[in-house]
Amino acid sequence: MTDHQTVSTETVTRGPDISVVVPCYNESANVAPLVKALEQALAGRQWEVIFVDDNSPDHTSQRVRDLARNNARVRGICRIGRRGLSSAVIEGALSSSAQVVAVMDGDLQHDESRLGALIDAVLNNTCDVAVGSRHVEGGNNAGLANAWRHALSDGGIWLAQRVLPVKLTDPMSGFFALRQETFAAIAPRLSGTGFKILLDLLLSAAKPLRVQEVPCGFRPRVAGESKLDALVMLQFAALLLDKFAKGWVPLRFVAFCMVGLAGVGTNLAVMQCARLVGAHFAMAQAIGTVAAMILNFFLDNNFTYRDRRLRGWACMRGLVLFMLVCSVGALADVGIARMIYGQNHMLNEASLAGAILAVVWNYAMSSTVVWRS
Ligand SMILES: Nc1nc2c(ncn2[C@@H]2O[C@H](COP(=O)(O)OP(=O)(O)O)[C@@H](O)[C@H]2O)c(=O)[nH]1
Ligand SMILES: [Mg+2]
Repeated sequence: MTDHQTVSTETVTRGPDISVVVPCYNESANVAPLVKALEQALAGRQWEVIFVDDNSPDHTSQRVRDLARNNARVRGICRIGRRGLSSAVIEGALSSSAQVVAVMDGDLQHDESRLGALIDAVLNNTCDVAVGSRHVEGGNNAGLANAWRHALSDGGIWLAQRVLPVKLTDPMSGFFALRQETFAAIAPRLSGTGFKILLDLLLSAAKPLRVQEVPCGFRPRVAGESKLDALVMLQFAALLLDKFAKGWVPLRFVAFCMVGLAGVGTNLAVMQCARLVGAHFAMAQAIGTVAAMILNFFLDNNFTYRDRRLRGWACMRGLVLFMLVCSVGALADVGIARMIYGQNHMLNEASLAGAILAVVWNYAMSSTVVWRS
């Protein structure tokens, strides 16, 4: 027998049946307590936990590695230059080879003692997705920080229920389980933006998923901070809009146009101010245009292309590129409008055609050159 034919005497253990996918950002204080809680809740099962961290400045990924060194059940994915709860869950779930994937927050707000019930509902085939619900009997939403968060949550649920193909009391839940193959089959259609991956899954499935709700409590956060902010809420609105448009209009394009409208408003306002302080028309127009481009760039960087956000030098380089791209767009806008006007003298149609061409050009170049994926 040659060396490489030597049969290994090490036992190869089979993979886990359950992957618990945990999106986390700045949750370093919560990682170890969560693993402990899972050990109790999933005792007797073959499981692993996959933390998906977006390179948090509080070194969450390092805490995960420290734990994983001594515990084969712990895995970590560290993404660099990316942000987003939904996309983090997608990457975690797609990296799993387990039968069932369960998704839960990394801040101990979800009651891990309900995990078993969620997983069993999926394994027993009584549903495609088992959802930890705060709004069925036995569940509660005590952990929401204040009345504003309660109102926000209730408003979001009401809105989501208007677009959902299935009946669900808590479509905003971030605590649920489903078969890995079910997740993988839907994954290519997911929009992947924002906070609401369950809603995204339900809205993106080829045929309505059978859901079952399991009562579940929502505890107050003890360590770390909530990442829900105004941008995340806007992304939620955009997700619903995208699903209403049945994917015909890309979500990013809708966001890009919304930012573009803010730019038009800024352009006009700055131009008026410049005129008031005595600038010539051409100068006022130039100042307004530059101000709008800068505002648009930073809004797009933080909102439209949040998952590809540019920082430091890359941000400065991106701004210059963006201004170049928009300048070419503006020239094309004027050129095409003049050409059409020259042919049929319809001012509105000519302006509209020019504007549409400029928006599509700016969007295409922004997506491929300025914020490359
Ligand atoms: N990887 C990743 N995880 C995130 C991101 N935003 C939030 N999370 C995690 O998602 C979970 C829920 O977020 P949280 O801020 O607690 O939302 P809240 O409970 O609605 O206030 C937590 O574990 C967060 O750390 C993100 O951009 N990337
Ligand atoms: Mg939370």
